[in-house]
Amino acid sequence: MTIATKEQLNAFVTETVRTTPVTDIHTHLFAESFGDLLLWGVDELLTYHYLIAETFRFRPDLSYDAFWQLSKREQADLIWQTLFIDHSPYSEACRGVVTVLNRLGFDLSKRDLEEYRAYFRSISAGDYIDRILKLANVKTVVMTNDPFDAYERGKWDSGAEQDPRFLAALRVDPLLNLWDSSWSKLKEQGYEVSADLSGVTLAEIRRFLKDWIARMNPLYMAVSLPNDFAYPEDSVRVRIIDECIVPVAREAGIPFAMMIGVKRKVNPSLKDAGDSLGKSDIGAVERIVSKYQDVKFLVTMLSRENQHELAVTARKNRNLLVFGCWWFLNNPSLIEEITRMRLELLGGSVIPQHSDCRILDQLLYKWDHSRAIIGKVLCDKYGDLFDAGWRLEEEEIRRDIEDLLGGVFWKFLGKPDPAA
Ligand code: FIX
Ligand code: ZN
Repeated sequence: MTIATKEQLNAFVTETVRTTPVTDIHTHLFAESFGDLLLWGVDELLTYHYLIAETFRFRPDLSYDAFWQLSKREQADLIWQTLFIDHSPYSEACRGVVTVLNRLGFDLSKRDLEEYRAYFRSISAGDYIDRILKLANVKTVVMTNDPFDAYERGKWDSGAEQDPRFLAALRVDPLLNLWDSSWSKLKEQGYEVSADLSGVTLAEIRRFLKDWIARMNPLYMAVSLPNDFAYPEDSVRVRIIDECIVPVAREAGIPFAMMIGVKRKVNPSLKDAGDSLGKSDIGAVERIVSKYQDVKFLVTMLSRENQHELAVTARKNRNLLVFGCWWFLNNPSLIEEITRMRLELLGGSVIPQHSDCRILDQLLYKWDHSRAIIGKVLCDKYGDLFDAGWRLEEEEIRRDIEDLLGGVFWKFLGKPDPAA
């Protein structure tokens, strides 16, 4: 049906963004068969590292050690009291918890943590996964799978049952960022590697990657890179990228995802909450994607300052797909600015968002909040077309939105969406 008025247009776009199922291309969630690697429930929500960082800002009296010695439940109590009772929870991470509790149907006026906890004790992980995926309208979740993590490896070794809603991504940070300590872990897994990359080391790293690709069937390989990532460069990291990651990605026909701009552990006392960011050199991205035009790259950058040049670089290189508003960018004001700019420069050839959820329940807020902004930006963009005399069919808008929320990703991979 042809859209006849602006009111009709806004209503249709908003509703379609709200109801179109999502492929969430980067999370830290796990399927039920991974056991306690899947985090869920109110105590996990409250102890999310974003909220830990915010709590310390209000509690100069609290020592880091004292906090870390508390049980998870005690940490959650302290965070709830500090961020939700002693102050109003309007930071994005706090608002996220409120959205989740509201969407689960809890009575927020009581602010009764014990009542929320009682619900989570009463439900099984399997039922809760079903409930959250349905409520969040997320059809597929891409995990982050680390073959260097002995605990997670144990889950793969035990032949954990596959859940088609949770697909793998092979994470290679230890290989590219911590080679000095990782090479011995490869050796323990039976690969003939040496610290100085001599002999058959590079061939053995390729064998390791191929073995894990065969095992996990990942949609892509991924790494987070520091803000001073350089390419080309005379370094172990770049040798392994050039001689192992790129040829294996090419042979397996899967993309290499680079998440660039992290400064790890600027405050180690905060543990996972202690990472920060820095502006990166877009030239490094430009050089690697244009050198390997037959390899696909998924790229997100952490600094706001890199966003415009990243979008322009994607215009020049069709093997580069920009994705998501990552971590410190996952705030409404920045998502809106970045999404608007990307749609203006790239049309719909972009993945506007991923959730980065670490806790299952967060799918509710991360996608609710992002959908609202993507919908708003799209209303403006279609509205501009409408003003210019372009009339749209509902089917065209539905197609575009399905693409933005998953289709673009699957087409880039060259694979059919298994949940379509
Ligand atoms: O490296 C990553 O994948 C990051 O997303 C995480 O390590 C980070 O801690 C995070 O949770 C960001 O949202
Ligand atoms: Zn992540």
